[in-house]
Amino acid sequence: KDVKDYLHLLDKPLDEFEAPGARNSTLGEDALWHVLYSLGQDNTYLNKRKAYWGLVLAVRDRMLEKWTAVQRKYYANDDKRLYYLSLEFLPGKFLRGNLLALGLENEAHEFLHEHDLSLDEIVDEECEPGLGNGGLGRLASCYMDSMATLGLPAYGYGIRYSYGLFRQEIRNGHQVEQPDNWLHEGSHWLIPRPHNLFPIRFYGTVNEWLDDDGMLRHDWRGGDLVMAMANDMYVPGYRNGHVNSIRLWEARPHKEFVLSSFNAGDYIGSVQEKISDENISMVLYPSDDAPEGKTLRLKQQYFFVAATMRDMVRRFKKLNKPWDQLPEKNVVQLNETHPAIAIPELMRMLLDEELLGWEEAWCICQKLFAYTNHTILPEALETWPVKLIERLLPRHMQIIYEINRRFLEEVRLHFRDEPELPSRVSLISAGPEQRVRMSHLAIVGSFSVNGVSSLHTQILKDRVFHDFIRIFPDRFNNKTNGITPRRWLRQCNVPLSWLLSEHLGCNWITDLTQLKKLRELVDDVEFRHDWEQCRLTNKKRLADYIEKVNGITVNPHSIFDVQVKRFHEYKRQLLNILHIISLYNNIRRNPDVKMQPCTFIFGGKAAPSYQMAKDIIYLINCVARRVNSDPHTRNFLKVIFLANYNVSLAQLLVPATDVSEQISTAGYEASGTGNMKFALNGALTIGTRDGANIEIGERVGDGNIYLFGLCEKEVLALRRRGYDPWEFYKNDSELREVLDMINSDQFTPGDSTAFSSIFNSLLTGGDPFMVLADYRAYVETHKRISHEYVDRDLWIKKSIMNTAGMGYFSSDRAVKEYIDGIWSLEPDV
Ligand code: CBF
Repeated sequence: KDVKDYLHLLDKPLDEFEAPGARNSTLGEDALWHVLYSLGQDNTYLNKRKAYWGLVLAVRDRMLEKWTAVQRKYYANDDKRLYYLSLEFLPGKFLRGNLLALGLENEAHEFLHEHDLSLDEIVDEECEPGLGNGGLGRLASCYMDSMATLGLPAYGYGIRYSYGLFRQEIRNGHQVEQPDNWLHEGSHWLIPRPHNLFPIRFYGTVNEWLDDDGMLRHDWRGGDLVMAMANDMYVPGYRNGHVNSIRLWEARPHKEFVLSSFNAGDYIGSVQEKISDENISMVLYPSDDAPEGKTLRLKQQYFFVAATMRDMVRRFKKLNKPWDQLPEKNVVQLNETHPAIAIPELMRMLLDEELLGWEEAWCICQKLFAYTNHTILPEALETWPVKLIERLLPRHMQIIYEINRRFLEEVRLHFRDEPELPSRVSLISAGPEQRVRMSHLAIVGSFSVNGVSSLHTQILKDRVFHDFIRIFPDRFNNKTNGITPRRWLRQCNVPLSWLLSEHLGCNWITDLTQLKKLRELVDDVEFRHDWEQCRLTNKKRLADYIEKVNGITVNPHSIFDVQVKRFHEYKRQLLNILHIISLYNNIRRNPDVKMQPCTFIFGGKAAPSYQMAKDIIYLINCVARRVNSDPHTRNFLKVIFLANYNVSLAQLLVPATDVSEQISTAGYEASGTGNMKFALNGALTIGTRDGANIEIGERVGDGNIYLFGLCEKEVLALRRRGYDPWEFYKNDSELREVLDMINSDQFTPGDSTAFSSIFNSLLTGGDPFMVLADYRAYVETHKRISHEYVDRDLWIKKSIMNTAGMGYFSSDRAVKEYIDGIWSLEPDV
């Protein structure tokens, strides 16, 4: 069917939400106006580019009208505001989502139709902002969507990186990183605000002085100044007239040119300073779960946090309220420890600039900040060398010392019989190089600390932050992650959304728990048929993409088994490829085998400095080359690596997936959110009892998920007992064959050492992520899947039961839990 004919069936009717500022002109008229007057181009005929930019500007006008009205309302209602601080946001492409939220999709279709264009082709013009690495950044964007949809007075804050996460190319099987110059044409979704400009200081010295009451005061001076300039990105709520914004700071030089060297004829020298100042917001650090401890990274953190605190204080000052009301009118959520330097920064502002006393300032901070932890990987728990902070932010180091001194004094007082405790909880680690533990700073300076799934929060309490639980028993809580149903179902899966709205009405888009009503439809044969057709449509669309991009034909009736996520040993893409090799061996051994054809799809980036992850990508591509070209197996087995995995690619993959691979070593994946996207769209999960997989299992039902392998407690116990991967190698001949193949030139003819790093890590290296220990259970579970997939009735029922059980994982639910349990905010719609 033509899209235009059924869009009105999908969503809430428009007239319910039209906010002040509704206009008389149509979207198309405004787009044409912008082509001429904003882009300066002939609007008598349109091409894709002009249509895209014209539409962007026309949509933006509408968002700006609503946004200004909403800002006025915040002041008029004296609302408490949320500041969501995140070094990463991964919004994905904007146009389609913004049209959907504002109820303009139909108008856009009509306008484009008149010009012989379609929305599908013009969204290709859009460049996706890759301002994040993966889960954490995408979560921030899902939460921004829910905050706007719930009408919350909320602001996102981050950095406007000139270069986002690198673009991944695969050359000869290897990952090659290319710069992601997402702003090369500019982005009209971002509004630069050259007047929202704050100077940010680095280095310098601290002077002491006595105030009139004889109190010792501090003054941080000198050093280098960099300007932070605001750029706003708008986030419309779903059809509620509410628009929020994400303010992204861009580094600008403090001085245009160093005039003296300019006059002295040193032109390059005079722009040098400008260049290095701008570097701060130049590029996103490309490491997921393992930050690289470089000075520039700390500079980025302080840069965006200092500008944000200034902005918050600026707005607060307009209210003319006493300082103790700062936490009554504001709450700051720290997305990981990356923005934790905000705590000493606010202390500095209150002490040194506003001249408050320590107790008063500290009391304000402790009521204002809340911290979310997203990982327990030891290498990802940020620490910074004291010496570095002392040099870069000398006043902050003094403040951190003082926070620590007072905190440890309390600890000693209350835990007299535990002389070891203070050094364990100290904000500063001992050792040859003293380091500031940012998670300890965040815990001590916040009123709430939350994990992102039940298991993860339990691990934080039992292991990682165990000492702090006794010191602050009420501070820790869980907020299981969620995903926005707007992007991750309504937008990415139109066929299924249509089917859902037809049977359930369209309220599921803002109340995902409605999906549970699908359980009543599982026995309806016709409904099951339609469900399967929707899935097939999506699979065909993906197959077309694979054909176009990878040049490989895949069978849409084969099982689409997908593992897309960052490459990391703990996520165990290796386990997946080991199983594929064993499947390949079995088919070759039994050419007449009756098996359901399978297409294994991988996607994801490795941090450029993470060699093992890059080796795994290479292995997958080498196996793919061999398997896909083998005439004995290619009708049964295909292995596809999709380059440059990003939000847009996820939107294509998620609705087309039959089996979702969520196979991290139990205890390592804090939550996962990809797992939620797949299950919501009707994929069945093969997964370990890790992160949110456990909660997904509880909600979709045991029979509708394939959980396997060691649980977290068993992983710990096996490690304690002494794990020996050689035992598995010796006792499992199939596994041994696979590993020996990796350790030979089977996949890289003429080069038998290409994967020795992998082989060695799995055996002599002790297999830190217990791939071999879970191998057998994984292979057997796959056999079950392949068997059950053939029973189409059974499989489709399970698929429906997955979608039906996923209502809980809406980011609307998660954000409501943050509102009730942490932020104490009032929606303002
Ligand atoms: O909480 C969101 C996600 O964050 C991570 O991606 C992270 O960057 N620490 C975790 O690895 C995910 O498990 C988690 O879902």
